[in-house]
Amino acid sequence: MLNFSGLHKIIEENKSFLITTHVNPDGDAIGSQIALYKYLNRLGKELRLINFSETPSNLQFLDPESIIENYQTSSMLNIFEQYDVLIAVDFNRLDRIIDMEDGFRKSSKIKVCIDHHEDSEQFTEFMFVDTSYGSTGEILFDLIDSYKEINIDYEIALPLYVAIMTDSGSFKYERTLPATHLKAARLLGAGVDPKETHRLVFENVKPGKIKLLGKALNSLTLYHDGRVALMKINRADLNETGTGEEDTDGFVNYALSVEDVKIALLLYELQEGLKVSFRSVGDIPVNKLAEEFGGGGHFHAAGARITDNTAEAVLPKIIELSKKYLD
Ligand SMILES: [Mn+2]
Repeated sequence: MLNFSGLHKIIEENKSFLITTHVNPDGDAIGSQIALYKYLNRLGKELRLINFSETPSNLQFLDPESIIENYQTSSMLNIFEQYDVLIAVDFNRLDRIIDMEDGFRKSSKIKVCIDHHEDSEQFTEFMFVDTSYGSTGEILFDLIDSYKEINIDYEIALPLYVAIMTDSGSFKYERTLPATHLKAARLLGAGVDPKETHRLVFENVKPGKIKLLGKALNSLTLYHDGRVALMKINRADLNETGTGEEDTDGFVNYALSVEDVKIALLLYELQEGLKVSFRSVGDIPVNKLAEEFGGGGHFHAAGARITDNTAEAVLPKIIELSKKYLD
């Protein structure tokens, strides 16, 4: 387990905190951010939550009062100097906060990173990063649980449960450990309703997203004897369905669910450039494959943002390089 004494010390010695999470935030990102907010709020801290991306609609129930703000480049340039401590949750490379990177990086304030991804960028001496955890939510559970004055009650338990549930693939990914279930048990004990929470997160889908999924599924193409599966989403698909980048969350898993597939790819065109999601099974490190395109992530789940090239140019390269990782 991580040693949280340094983090407790920073929390005790400072008054104001700005908490942010990565672009295109998922359940672990928003759940962790809200749980940390509730915890620090209990401790009487002054808090501000600012993200580059909007909160996805299926996670807005975690933030009913809309405490999370969207970063405004023009009016928030100075924001990173206005709080004692800047906390990065669920990411460990500053390019994950896009337009906020520069201000965050240059800030003279204390910076803290709480995360579980591989390939950290050492942007502060206070890196609370442990890749053995399946979610940032589990790290925060341990942080809060190790501070005896605050109880994990329903208010804190709900966002933590969403964080853990989503990042563990509903308790099935490989870093789902006995400790994960023990934490989940504590959260249920605090009053979290597993069926209702799952419904709010996963069965609260906009029709456009289902239509977009249809387009993505239709694009499924197999390579290398059916061991690599690719799905594509182009800008026209997004426009026709009235969807955005955040609506593609989870799609790549359909490609991975195809029989014999070892590497699954989802390629989608952004307003600028494109993004590729990589998934794998067995001993194939897709984070290494993603790194070849300037990305990164976990052994079995990674991503890359490519701004200096087109899908037509990048795709053959990705398919070709995938072969190397299959063998
Ligand atoms: Mn996470």
